[in-house]
Amino acid sequence: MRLERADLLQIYYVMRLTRAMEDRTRMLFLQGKVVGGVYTAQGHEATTVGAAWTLADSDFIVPQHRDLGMHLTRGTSPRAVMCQWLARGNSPSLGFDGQLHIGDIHHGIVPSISMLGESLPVACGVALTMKMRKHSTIVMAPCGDGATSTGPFHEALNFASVQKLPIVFLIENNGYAYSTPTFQEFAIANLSERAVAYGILGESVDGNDLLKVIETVGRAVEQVRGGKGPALIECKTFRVRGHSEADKADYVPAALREEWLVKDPIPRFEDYLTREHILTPDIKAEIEEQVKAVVEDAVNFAEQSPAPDPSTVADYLFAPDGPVAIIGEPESHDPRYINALDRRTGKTFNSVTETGKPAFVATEEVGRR
Ligand SMILES: Cc1ncc(C[n+]2csc(CCOP(=O)(O)OP(=O)(O)O)c2C)c(N)n1
Repeated sequence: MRLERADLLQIYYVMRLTRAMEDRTRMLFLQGKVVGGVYTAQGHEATTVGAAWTLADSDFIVPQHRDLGMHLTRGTSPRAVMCQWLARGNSPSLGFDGQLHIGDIHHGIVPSISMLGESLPVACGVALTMKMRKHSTIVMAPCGDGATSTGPFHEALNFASVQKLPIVFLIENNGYAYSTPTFQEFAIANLSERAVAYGILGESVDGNDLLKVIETVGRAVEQVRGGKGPALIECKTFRVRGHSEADKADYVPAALREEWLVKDPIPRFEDYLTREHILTPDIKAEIEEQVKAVVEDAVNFAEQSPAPDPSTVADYLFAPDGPVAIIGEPESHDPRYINALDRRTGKTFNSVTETGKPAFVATEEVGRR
């Protein structure tokens, strides 16, 4: 993947912005202003920003809980992110949720799911839809090392490989699944070795090396877009802070943390840019100023934004919040047969009429206003 000077500086800016947004949010958390937990990804920036950079605008991401760098790379506004974290009404989830479940469908990002591994079958669904519609769109499906020990991870890999789905599974291996170190999680050296069992491309890469991440993930993206089925890429990185801000992570040996701090992806990329005369002290100062201003603007915007109206608390509980809702269990094994409620008339009805023909196609009707 060809990277121009402007691309490299933009990538550096987004990495810095990602780190700064999280640092500022830790302060807001200590001030009791954040709704829910704060899950940072200090150390992941080369992986999240680099991997997202390789995608086209029309591609999808089905993220995990440490992917702020992906959101910012795709163009989710820092204001929207901050509103989400402070649960304000004009956040992507309208203030109904906090940091963990942010999604931004306008930028092709499906909301993340807390249950480890469960987002991967969802990613398969998105990819299958794209394939059936004959789009060249692909899906990036990140997960943590811990998530790779779940059933849905293996089910998703198997299904995707059999169906040749356009997915890049991206493992962000950060050394720990909460307090469990990787040597207690799995017995192989590289998680990408699991690709062999599914007959798909598998590669591991230094997840703290921005250029290597872009090269490796970019190659996988190209292959997947070419219709050769899914790929499994492992980015080896480290979770420098605790699982959340409520976790001191004193189970991590100090020497190990120190070792990874030296490999911090941001100064590492900065050194490269400086050596290549792309980043000068003036440009660096300019970027620092810009990052500071953008973060402060996002915080001010969020703090001035209203919380959601309490009277809407029961809205959006069910996805089909339209004129027709699916209710109860089907009384027939016919997959077209469902019980439904017409909200306009208050009447319940079956989706299959006496003639055996569908009264409506559920996926078309449900949710339509
Ligand atoms: C199925 C399931 N089991 C347990 C949890 C509780 N839990 C939340 S995050 C986490 C560790 C996640 O580790 P990993 O997948 O490596 O991601 P990381 O947080 O290290 O980025 C656990 C055990 C959960 N959310 N879902």
